[in-house]
Amino acid sequence: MTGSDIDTALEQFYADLAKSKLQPLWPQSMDLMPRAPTPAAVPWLWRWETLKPLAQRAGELITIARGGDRRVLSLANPGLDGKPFASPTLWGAVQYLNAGESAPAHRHSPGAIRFVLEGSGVWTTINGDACDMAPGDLVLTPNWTWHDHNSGSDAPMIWFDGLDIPLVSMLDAMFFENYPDELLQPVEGQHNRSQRLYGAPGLLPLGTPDPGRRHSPLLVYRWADTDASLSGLLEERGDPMVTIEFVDPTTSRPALPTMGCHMHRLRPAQRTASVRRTGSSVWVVYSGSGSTVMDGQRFDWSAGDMLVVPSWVAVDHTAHEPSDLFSINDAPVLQALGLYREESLAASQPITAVFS
Ligand code: 1HN
Repeated sequence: MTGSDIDTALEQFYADLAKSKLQPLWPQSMDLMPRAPTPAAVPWLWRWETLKPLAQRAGELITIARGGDRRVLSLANPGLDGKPFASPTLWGAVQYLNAGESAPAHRHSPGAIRFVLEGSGVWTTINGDACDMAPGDLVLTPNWTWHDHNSGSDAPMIWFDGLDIPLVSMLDAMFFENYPDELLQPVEGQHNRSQRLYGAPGLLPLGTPDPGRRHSPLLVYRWADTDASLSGLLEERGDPMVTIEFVDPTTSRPALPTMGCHMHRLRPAQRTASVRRTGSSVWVVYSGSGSTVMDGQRFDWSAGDMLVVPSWVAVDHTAHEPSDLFSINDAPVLQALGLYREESLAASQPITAVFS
């Protein structure tokens, strides 16, 4: 064949492949498999001074009813094509519940956590167990559990919502159902049943309630316990930052199968070592102030700010005062699949830009 015969044959060949819904690997193999992750999600920060007034405006303008169901402002990572996703696997949001309001009962295949930022006198009912909520508390609504939120307060509440919606959506495993007939579930017995059964340190009821269960039977983790654990750990270790994980007390596994939940306490004026990990995380500043460097870009934060750390981005933290940060991550999924990697970087990253 002459050169031009080959060109014509190739052109026809590629046209026939396309018509047959087939694609050759050779022109794109390097895009499919880069040497290391190249996330579309970008490091980002949402400021509390922006989030809170917008949540308050939603509280004035938007009512909650069946159909709308939740007054939620979702963190939309600018690298993710306008989708309401903080990262390719994690949903992060602020939810605002007005005094005396209720958000109707439903259930869905994504699992969710709430980390309370402001307010009191609110409870989330999870499969009949009413869990009281106060600042610093972590409340789980594991996948496919009925849940509704109720305010018996005279002031609004704001909390952080973390869900695995993007992951569940990508796996085409999304299911949703409204609670039949009623807006709210009946509450069974006293509030905080899971806490009474599973919330005492080192003490568990004998006999497994549900051997097929994939999530923690403890549905609420109290700030007083989290705070005491962090204080003890910080005293024990000289590190710039200490971290505790919220786990299933019966297995020591992550509290939910798809999302890890951590709480971090930082000492002031000490920079943590730079680390990069596969998988992404969303961070919520509970108290204090400081900065986080992600791939050389410095993000300055204070209480209520929310950050996203995409996969394989080098990250370190420095607090300016004693600071507590809550985070969710997709590490349990990566770990279950043998895809988790973590690398400590030898030198601290130079700061080449400041996020504003
Ligand atoms: C949802 O059901 C809740 O139950 C929170 O509080 C956030 C975001 C997207 C879809 C459903 C909740 C949500 C959500």
